[in-house]
Amino acid sequence: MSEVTALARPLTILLAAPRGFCAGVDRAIQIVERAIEKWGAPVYVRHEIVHNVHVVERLKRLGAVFVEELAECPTDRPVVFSAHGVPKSVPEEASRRNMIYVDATCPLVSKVHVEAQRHFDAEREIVLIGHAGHPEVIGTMGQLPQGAVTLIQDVAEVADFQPKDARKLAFVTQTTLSVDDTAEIVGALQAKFPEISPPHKEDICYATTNRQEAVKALGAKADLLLVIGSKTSSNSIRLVEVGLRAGAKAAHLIDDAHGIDWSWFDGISTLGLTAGASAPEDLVEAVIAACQARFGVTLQDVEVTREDVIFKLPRVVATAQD
Ligand code: 0CJ
Ligand code: F3S
Repeated sequence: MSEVTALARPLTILLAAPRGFCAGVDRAIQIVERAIEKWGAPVYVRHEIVHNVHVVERLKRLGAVFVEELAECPTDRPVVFSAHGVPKSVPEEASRRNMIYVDATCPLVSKVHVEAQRHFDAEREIVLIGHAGHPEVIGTMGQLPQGAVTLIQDVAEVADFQPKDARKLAFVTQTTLSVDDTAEIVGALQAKFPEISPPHKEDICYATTNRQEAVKALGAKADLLLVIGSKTSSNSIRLVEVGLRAGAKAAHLIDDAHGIDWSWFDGISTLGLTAGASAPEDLVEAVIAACQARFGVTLQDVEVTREDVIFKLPRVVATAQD
């Protein structure tokens, strides 16, 4: 044993599982890669394909150009829509401009879009539980005419909400919300509007739920929790909150190992580590390596479930050579 290892302060890392990429993120990134293979660079991407700076920078190096609006894309280059979904007006506009487009909206977000449409067709007024300004919320609200969907962000907003007819009401949710906060809002809605129609099956997706469960399982034991993910990533921010609520003494969202302030480790012996659904696994490995360079690390998996979800690619990019 080297002198450094012998003297290194012990650190237990509780590694959350599942963590990191979900099936929708994996699919969305592959869509951009395949589109570049098929059509060559540049391929335009409307909004960050997923909310992660490392993913975006890597795809830029491959030839992706990220823009916020379709109007910024030339009509003779393909465009990919991000995993978060887009208002109906976006593909409509792309078709009008004769553009090639590939929709990388996660199938679980599309499912919520279909559900909202079904409620609208049944003449129900729709409540969307979510965060204002988030692209998924803009996309889901944009499936239906203005005024058809009311956004509710918290329990206080339930108290203020007055539907036209409480017997013809339904709710849907953003896919990446806190499971517990959402349950509270749903509880308040159901108490006020007992006839409100819920989703057929939970709208918060499997990946969000599992990553929060894993953080709950290790939170109480963690002196410090590090969540790898970008500042714009809603599901990653939720993991910090869930960890703190589960008992972690401190928690931080970091883009990568460079985001660590090593003074956070003063006096701690147990680190909880996870990654949001848009954060690549090599960033987790780099954080572990950075810890191993400073401490005598013992790694322990905290696995709450295993995931085997895979989403098919859209046919147009399924075989890049077509
Ligand atoms: O909205 C989604 C379909 C989730 C995509 C993956 O995560 P991320 O970080 O890009 O997006 P959120 O901000 O929604 O968590
Ligand atoms: Fe889809 Fe959930 Fe991931 S909605 S993109 S599987 S976080």
